[in-house]
Amino acid sequence: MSEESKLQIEPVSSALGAEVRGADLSKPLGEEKLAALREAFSEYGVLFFRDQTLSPESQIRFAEAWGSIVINRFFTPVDGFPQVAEVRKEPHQSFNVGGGWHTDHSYDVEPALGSVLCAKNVPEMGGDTLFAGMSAAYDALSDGLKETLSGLNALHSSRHVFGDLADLPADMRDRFGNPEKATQDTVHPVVIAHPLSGRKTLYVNPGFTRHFEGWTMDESRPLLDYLYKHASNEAFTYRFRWEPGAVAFWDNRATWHYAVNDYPGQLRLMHRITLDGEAVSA
Ligand SMILES: O=C(O)CCC(=O)C(=O)O
Ligand SMILES: [Fe+2]
Repeated sequence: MSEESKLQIEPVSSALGAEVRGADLSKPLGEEKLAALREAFSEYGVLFFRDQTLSPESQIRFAEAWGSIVINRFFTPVDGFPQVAEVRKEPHQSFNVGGGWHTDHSYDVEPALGSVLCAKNVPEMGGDTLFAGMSAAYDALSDGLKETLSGLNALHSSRHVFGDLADLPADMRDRFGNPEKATQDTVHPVVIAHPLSGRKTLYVNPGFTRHFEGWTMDESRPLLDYLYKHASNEAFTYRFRWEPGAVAFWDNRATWHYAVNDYPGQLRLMHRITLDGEAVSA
C-alpha cells in the first residue's frame, strides 16, 4: 500500500478517542485499512472521521464490516432503511436524544458493540457530543475501591427510559416507539474485561444502571453517584464538534456519551447504526 493511501490515526485525548484521516467510508475499505481501524477502535474506544459522504446504503456497508446490525426497538428508522435510526431534534422540540451520560443498550443481555453515528444536519453552533473513557476512569480509582467493585454486579434496565413508565417529555414521545417492548433487565459485572482490549473497564452508566445486585436502589445511590462523578471528570472526557459528513464510531463497552442540548430552535439530524455485541464478563 502506498504511503498516501495509509490511514492517519491521531489520538485526540489521553483517555479516549482518535481522529482518522485517509478513509473514505463510502467505499469498501480493504482488509489492511479495516485491520488498522480494528486495532485503533480497540485502543481508543471511539473513532472520528470527517468529510464523509455516507448514504444509508454505504453507512450500512461500513457498519456490516464490523458485525451484524441491531434493529433498534425504540427509534424511528430512516425511510426504507430499518437498520438506520434517526436521531432527530426539530427546531420546536426542547428535549434531545441522549442528553445525559449513558452507554447504549447496556440493558441487553448481550450489549451492543457500538454505534456508527453520521451527521446529516447540524446546528451552526452547539450540538456537540461528549465522550468519556471507562478504562481510563477505572484505572484512576484507588486499589481499595477497585477491590470492592471487583465483587459487584449491577442491574441495567430499559424500562424507566423507553417503557410505559418512562417520564418522557411530551415533545419526545414521537421520537420513540414501542414502549411495550422496553422490558429488558439484565445484570452485568460492574468492572468488565473489555471484549477487545482486555482492559479492565468500568461498566455502569447513569442512563440505564439501576442498582447493584443484592443492594437496594437507596443503598446503591451513593456509590453509583460517586462513580458517575468520578467517571465524568474532564480528565476522562473528550468533546466532539460535529459538521455535516462527520462520523463517530464508538464502543459502548469502553465509553459513555452525552449529546449536548444547547441549540434551541435549530434542527439537528443524525443517522445511527448500532452493531450487535456479545455478553460482557469480569
Ligand atoms: O446525537 C448524539 O450526539 C448522540 C445521541 C445518542 O445518544 C445516540 O445516538 O446513541
Ligand atoms: Fe446514545
